[in-house]
Amino acid sequence: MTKFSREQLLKMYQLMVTIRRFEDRLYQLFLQGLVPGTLHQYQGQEAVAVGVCTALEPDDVIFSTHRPVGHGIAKGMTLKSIAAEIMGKAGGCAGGKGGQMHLTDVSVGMMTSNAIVGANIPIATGAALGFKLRGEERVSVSFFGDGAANIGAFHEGINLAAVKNAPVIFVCENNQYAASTHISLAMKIENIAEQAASYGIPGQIVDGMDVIAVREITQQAIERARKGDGPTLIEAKTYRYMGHSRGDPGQYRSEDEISNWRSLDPVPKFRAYLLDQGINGQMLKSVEESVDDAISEALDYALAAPDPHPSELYSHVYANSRK
Ligand SMILES: Cc1ncc(C[n+]2csc(CCOP(=O)(O)OP(=O)(O)O)c2C)c(N)n1
Ligand SMILES: [Mg+2]
Repeated sequence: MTKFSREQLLKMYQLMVTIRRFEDRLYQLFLQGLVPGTLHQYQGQEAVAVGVCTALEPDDVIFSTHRPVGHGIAKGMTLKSIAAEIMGKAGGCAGGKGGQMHLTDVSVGMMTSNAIVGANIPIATGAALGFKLRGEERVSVSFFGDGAANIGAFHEGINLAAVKNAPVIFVCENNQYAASTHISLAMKIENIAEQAASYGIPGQIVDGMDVIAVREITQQAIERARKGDGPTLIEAKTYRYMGHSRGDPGQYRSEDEISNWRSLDPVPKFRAYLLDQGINGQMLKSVEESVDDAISEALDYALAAPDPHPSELYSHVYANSRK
């Protein structure tokens, strides 16, 4: 029997369905030429963002990557501010000037999305050190991919967090690929979590297709961090169903590999689990319908929103130029 309440479980389901359907709708709009730039999509990895973020308190903070939509939704950003940002419109979270790779909303603890691979690892460590120095019981989370585990900032950031016992949780979303490069071509060890040993911190491997497992392992890491015992490295084994970005059909992956991971799809898997827990199908349908409505409303808002005004060109460039 799960230790989570019915309300908590339904919230997790609502977030997972929102991420999946929002990303699917964005893809359709992209194909219609309505999304400028590119998209790095999160379908397949929903259990990681939702499992981690629902274990956090509202004033805990997260740092994201070039693939931030799932993290932003799970941490509480509005769909309107995300949709408008991705379409480069005024009303987007960064005024339409950041685009898909720069989702941020400090008011909900979505601090940055950083498109420089691995760069958020030391930044999340710095935020955690700040919490510790101020005597606050908050934690910070760095989300990053398997590719980031081979970047210098990974070593520097985790080592510093370890020696300072900083309250930070490093969440490596091992989706098996860094762009088109399979992880086996990029590192000799099988589990990134093993690297935790070289920093003297716990390394945990979790099934990244299982939202309950991710939430439980994150809770343990949070408890440890809040007690002052320092960071944890969590490696969530997962998969991205789409190519790396929208220009990539992902043909370097075999049909067998994709269908195997599709059979582990975290969204229907969690739906089946909820039915098994006695939550009725009608209730889940009504969650799905309200998610569809919220997505349609957000996308309509973004499509109709104006472009940023030319007078905004230099705002947000320097801190002192803000209006
Ligand atoms: C420092 C740096 N090197 C290279 C790139 C180009 N790049 C963008 S995403 C990416 C792959 C990242 O893979 P991973 O960390 O596994 O994240 P995923 O895309 O799988 O979520 C690369 C190489 C970059 N943005 N930053
Ligand atoms: Mg990857």
